[in-house]
Amino acid sequence: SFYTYKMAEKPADYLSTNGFESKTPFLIGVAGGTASGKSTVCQRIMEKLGQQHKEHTERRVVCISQDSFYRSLTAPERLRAERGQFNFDHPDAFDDKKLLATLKDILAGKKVEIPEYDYISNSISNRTNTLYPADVVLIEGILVFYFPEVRDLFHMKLFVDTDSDTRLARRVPRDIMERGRDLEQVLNQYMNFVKPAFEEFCLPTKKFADVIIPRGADNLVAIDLIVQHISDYLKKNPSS
Ligand code: UZR
Ligand code: MG
Repeated sequence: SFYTYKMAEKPADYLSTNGFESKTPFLIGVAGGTASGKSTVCQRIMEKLGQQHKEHTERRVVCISQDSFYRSLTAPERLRAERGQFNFDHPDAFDDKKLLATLKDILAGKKVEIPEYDYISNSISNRTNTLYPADVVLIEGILVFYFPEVRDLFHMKLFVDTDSDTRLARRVPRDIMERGRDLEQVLNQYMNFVKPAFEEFCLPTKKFADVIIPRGADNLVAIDLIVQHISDYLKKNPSS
């Protein structure tokens, strides 16, 4: 639970190097289908919470992506990925042990390194971003509620529920413009992997959500309610 993590060990090097006391962040999982608006919802939450704590520069809200926890592919898998024949929407595509270990470190108030993911090469790049302890940590991804041990770590679980046709209409231009694919490849991958895996692995995790956000990032009322709840929680549980 929240309090057991708060009691977790504080490494001496951490305390002496940056002078902050170890904090237990409020951990929020944000799941939903591809192109449902998960990142945008996180962005909105971050903006609204950031403003609230403007004076307290030490209070921060950060967001990471489950994409940083894709596992490295074997040589044959890499070849299949290049042809659009690897299933990146299947739970087996992720390194769930590493995801779990990183989230536990975050909850223990440790500084962690988050790998950067490259959608062009379909692999983790050798660059990482350092994530410093924060008050609120959001993690978004299609399958963040799939792995039971990971799911149990969240203080709040959000599911961004956007129509499949809306999601497809967003996914196609994003893959072509930002991820260097062509239309045929995008649609094949969508029909062969993305859509069936969404129905089999992602959609069933909606039942674990505390809050379901219809229409995604357009739903300003839902986002305001969520932000209000987080603010109340932070006020009741002040960090050092
Ligand atoms: P979001 N994905 C890629 O396209 N390439 C990769 O190398 C790794 C992941 C896609 C993945 C999934 N599927 O649908 C999507 N495919 O990223 C999840 N095909 O990202 O939640 O932003 O849509
Ligand atoms: Mg995304």
